Amino acid sequence: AVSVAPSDARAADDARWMAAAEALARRGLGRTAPNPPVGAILVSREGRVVTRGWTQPGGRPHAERIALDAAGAAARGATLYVTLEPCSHFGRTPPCADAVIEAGVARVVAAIVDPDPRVSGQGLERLRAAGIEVALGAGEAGARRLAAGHISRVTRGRPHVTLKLAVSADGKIAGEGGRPVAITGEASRAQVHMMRAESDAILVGVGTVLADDPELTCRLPGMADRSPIRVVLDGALRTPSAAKIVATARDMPTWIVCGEQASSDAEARLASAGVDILRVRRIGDRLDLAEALLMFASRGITRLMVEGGAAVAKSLLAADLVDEAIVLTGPSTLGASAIPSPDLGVLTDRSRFSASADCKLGGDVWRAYDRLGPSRTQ
Ligand code: AOF
Ligand code: ZN
Repeated sequence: AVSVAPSDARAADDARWMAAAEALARRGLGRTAPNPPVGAILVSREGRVVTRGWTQPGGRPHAERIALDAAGAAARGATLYVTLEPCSHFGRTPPCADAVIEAGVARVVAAIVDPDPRVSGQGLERLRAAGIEVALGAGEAGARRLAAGHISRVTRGRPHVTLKLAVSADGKIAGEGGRPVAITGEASRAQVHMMRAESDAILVGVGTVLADDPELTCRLPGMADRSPIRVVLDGALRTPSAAKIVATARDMPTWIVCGEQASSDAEARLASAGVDILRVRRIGDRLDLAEALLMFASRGITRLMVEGGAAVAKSLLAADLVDEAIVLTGPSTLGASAIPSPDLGVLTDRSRFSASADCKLGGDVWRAYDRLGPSRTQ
């Protein structure tokens, strides 16, 4: 047998438990805004799970609170694994750090510091001051991904932006005149709906509404309640009242972003159907997307998915506002008269984005691009 140094064994245990806490946190993706989705596991000295918790829909109770409440006296002497530093501020509930101390937890392993200025290290400080052993950094990369929306919102004042693009084998994204055509298959469709569920809001341009009349909901079985807020960029308020997103605006939140000069009659028409109208500045003949993103964050959006069309994708890439891009390439060709994809050259610039390996999904190929380095601050 190979002998393993005790510290290595402990690091391996920490990584394993943190991965489990991450899986719990994932359940909250797209449903905890404006709070981050956090996962927590209490593990006994004997190495058994005492209880688990994850941030509840709407953002409260916090993950640790759920695990601690369920554990009661069994939390004494246990180790808490948590994907984000326990909070130290008095929000709508008392600080999680205090609850951890009161419960008699012996050790806390946190993946990352909470960048929220009300916390930012003070949660860990409080735990240390109370004599709890604190370890930071296990599972950091995964935790950072899970909290990307929260980190973006509190440090940059805008949501984390994921651009999704479906491109045909010959580089087109829609049929002639913008006509909707199937580019990717069923497996991709399910994955895209999962991405919708894990987003707080989904954004399209008015061109996509006019061409496709999409619902922009999550239609995976049993996940209807996971639909994100639907947002349309529509400078002159051309969205018809008969559009599906307008007709269902009373049941599912729908926002339309328009220019300062858009007609107030059109605003009244859409507002009376239950649509929220947000006005932003224009830069030339385009809406100021940076301002729109700030507005979304101030309304609590942490994770924004962008689903089309070409003009929106192009503007966001040009304004350097894309944090992550998912490019799905379908197997068929659409021909010369179809609408070409915007230039994705910036994504393949290795100084700006890192590309994942290609991944087969049904007949399609998926590739993810992650922005590198310090992201743009507003
Ligand atoms: C935790 N555990 O599960 C989450 C945390 O408005 P409040 O009082 O709910 O506080 C929100 C802040 O708490 C949020 O900005 C983030 O810093 C942190 N989220 N903290 O200890 C959790 N979701
Ligand atoms: Zn908390």
